Amino acid sequence: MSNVSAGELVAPTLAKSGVDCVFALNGGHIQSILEGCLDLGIRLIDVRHEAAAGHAAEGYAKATRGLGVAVVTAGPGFTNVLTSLANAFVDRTPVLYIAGGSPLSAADKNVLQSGFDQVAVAKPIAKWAHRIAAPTDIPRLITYAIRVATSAPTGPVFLEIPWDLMLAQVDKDQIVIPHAAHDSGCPPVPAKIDAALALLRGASAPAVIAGVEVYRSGAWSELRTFAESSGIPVFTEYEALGTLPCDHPLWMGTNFQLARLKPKHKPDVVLALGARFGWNTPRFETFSGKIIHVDSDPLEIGRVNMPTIGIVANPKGTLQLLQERSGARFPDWSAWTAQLREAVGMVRSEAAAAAASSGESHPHPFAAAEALNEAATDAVIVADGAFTKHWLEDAVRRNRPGCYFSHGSFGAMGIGFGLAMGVKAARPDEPVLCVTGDGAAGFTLAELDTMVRHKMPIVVVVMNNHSWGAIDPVQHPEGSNRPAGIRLGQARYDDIAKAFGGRGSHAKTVEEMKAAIKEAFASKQPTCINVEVGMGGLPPAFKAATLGISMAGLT
Ligand SMILES: Cc1ncc(C[n+]2csc(CCOP(=O)(O)OP(=O)(O)O)c2C)c(N)n1
Repeated sequence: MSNVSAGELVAPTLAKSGVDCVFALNGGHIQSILEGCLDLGIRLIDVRHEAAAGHAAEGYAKATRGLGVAVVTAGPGFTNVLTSLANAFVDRTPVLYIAGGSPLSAADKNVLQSGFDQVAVAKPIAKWAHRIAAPTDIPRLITYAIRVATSAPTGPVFLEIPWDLMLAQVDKDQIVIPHAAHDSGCPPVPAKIDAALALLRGASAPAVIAGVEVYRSGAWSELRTFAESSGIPVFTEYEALGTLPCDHPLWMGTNFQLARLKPKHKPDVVLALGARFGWNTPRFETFSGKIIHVDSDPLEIGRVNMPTIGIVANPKGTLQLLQERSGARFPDWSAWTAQLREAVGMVRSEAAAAAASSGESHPHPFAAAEALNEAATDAVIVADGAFTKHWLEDAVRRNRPGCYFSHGSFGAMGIGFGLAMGVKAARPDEPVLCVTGDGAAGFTLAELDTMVRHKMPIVVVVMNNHSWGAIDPVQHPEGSNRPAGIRLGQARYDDIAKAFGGRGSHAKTVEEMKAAIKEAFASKQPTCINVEVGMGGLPPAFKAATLGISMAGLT
């Protein structure tokens, strides 16, 4: 017999399913988990706010196309991580959130960090949420939670482990720790594939939308093969950038650029692969063409647009079967592709024209974004902020998959530092550039300390317009000037990085910014570059976005 506390089973259970990195902020309730991680050599990245632990676990999951894990204490630790849980839910990111909980035996006695039902709070924003009720169940339920999170359609899971369970003694020799396998979703039904091929072959102007699940299911070589053999042009969701390299002749642009095409230039049949319709596919509620929607979640098919053909299947298997059953026989769409390329070119030039005509003394955010894209061709870019992100997303090009991450339709400002830390932890040898608005940066500035302590040489670029920029035109679209809580001060974010022991530099021109980025990557130290930028006006991508409400003067 070898007795251990049940909390000591958590780390070996995680390790058995391949977890090698955990993001956490400590607390008495979860000590045995954190110590277990140290004992087993699981990398423990301790952050300064639980929100960052959650977002870092999201970043880790996104960068690895696997599981992220965040461990937080009971009560306020749990409430602090809720934005991340909701963001992961909306993004379908597989993250395991483990929180301590008040002792089962005293849950009703107003004990420390207690007083409400954490599982009930987590349930509507988790794929599965559960309170473990018996100490010996810890390995089984953690393994099950991992399987639920990582199986298609993926999503976040939440487990509460009450404190008295954590401390209960169990006989380790009697416990078998299982291993979590995952299901990557069903293959498509061949008859549906044949119907999809018939619809595509009858189209005069077809297009593919590569959603984020094309990246997550590792289907980029299948996408390329299918695009090249069919000649169908491809648009990508932001996180799918690089699944078809942006320098490929069949890559046309992003969904937000597709949205801005004039109706006469729009496709007549769209094959949407692993994309959730909504904010990520602007202006599709009024799309008059036909849609073939492929997704592993039946709840997504027809949610916004009723497709002509809905296929519940994973994108990888679907692309393989499309290729196989097509016999590579497709009409010649080269005239349509050439016409589309020209139309997208006009759309793309809108941002450059806005930048060129700006009368502001500080660099225009699009000019800065284009320079960033060039200065960091090989980097993984993480974007936060609002206008910052929209200008950047019109400029960004990536030629390999998994190199661009940001907040999706949840639009949570302040996730950038956390996401970037998760990406860097997952891919330590790749340069990581975090581009953020000054407002968004403020949410988790203390994470510059985490980057320094954990030797994560992330380069942070703060696009400093001294404002909550995107709210400015929302607040007074008619040009009135009564800012209600949208102006920020003259903060020097570079100095904050220095105060934590990192590097900092200040740039007033695009050239200074480019030089600072080069130096920052060469230094291999966490660096914050404070870049003075102008307000820049409304980004064209923002104008294209479907906000779900009518915003006079904006869209
Ligand atoms: C957590 C959170 N709080 C508030 C908002 C509302 N919001 C949307 S955009 C925005 C302004 C962002 O400003 P900044 O990060 O400086 O980026 P900029 O638009 O200036 O590039 C705010 C506050 C939000 N989306 N998320």
